[in-house]
Amino acid sequence: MLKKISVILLICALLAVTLMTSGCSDSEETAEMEQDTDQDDILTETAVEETLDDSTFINSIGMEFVKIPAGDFIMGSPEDEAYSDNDERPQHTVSIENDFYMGVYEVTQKEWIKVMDTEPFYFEGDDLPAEKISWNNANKFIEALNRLEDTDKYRLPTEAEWEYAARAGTTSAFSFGDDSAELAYYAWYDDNSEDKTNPVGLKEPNPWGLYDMHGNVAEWVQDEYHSNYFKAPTDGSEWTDGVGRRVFRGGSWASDEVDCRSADRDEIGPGSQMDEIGFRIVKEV
Ligand SMILES: [Ca+2]
Ligand SMILES: [Ca+2]
Repeated sequence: MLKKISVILLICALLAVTLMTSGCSDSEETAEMEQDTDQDDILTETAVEETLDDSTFINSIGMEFVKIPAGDFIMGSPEDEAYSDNDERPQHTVSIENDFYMGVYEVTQKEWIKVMDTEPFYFEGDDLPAEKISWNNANKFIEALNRLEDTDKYRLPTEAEWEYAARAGTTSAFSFGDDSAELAYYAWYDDNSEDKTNPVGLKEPNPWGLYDMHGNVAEWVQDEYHSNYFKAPTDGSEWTDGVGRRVFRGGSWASDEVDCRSADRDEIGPGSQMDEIGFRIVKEV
């Protein structure tokens, strides 16, 4: 019995020594791990800051927005831009005075249905852009979304804001340059759309992270149409007091490359519902 006890005691003592020595290396490892964890914390904090900063946000119905910085740009096209129209001139400097959030994508059918509970579309698919949306109805969507989020900050972009965001700092015919042979990487238009809209966000974005600014559906802006830019506002505000027809921008799945240019403008009555026209929205900061 005594022998057994002493054997057990001996084993215990050995175990204790083993534990103490391994404990030492454990604590070294622990120290290393703590250091790693500290580094991880720093990395995590950085990542969190990136996601918590205000350059992007997702609203209550899952729409993604990116912050467009205030700044100056030259609106319209020069005389020597191939196939440009006179309604894109005179070129003039516009100062966008406030940052604003712009929808990363065209408003989708899924988002439209969540807010309006109607399906006026010609094509069918959750991630397809909403189309056959009149200017009047786009504004009804915006009113309903503002009510839903108890805000008054959502609206259509002004024409100047739209072109500023579409150009994203560029002065070329397209946000990727002047060569329309590259348009297929950035846009759904009559050459590659197979005569229909396509899910938003599949093509390359522009330099500010906006998708489908060229093509897919053309997009309503706030302004009334004027046949040239003489007397156009230079502070990025909407231009009303025109002919009553509203401007839409960017070209569509049915457009040729000329109508997908950053400066191109089109216009139609605010009640028109076309399967080529949808919209994207902005939110004031
Ligand atoms: Ca578009
Ligand atoms: Ca035009």
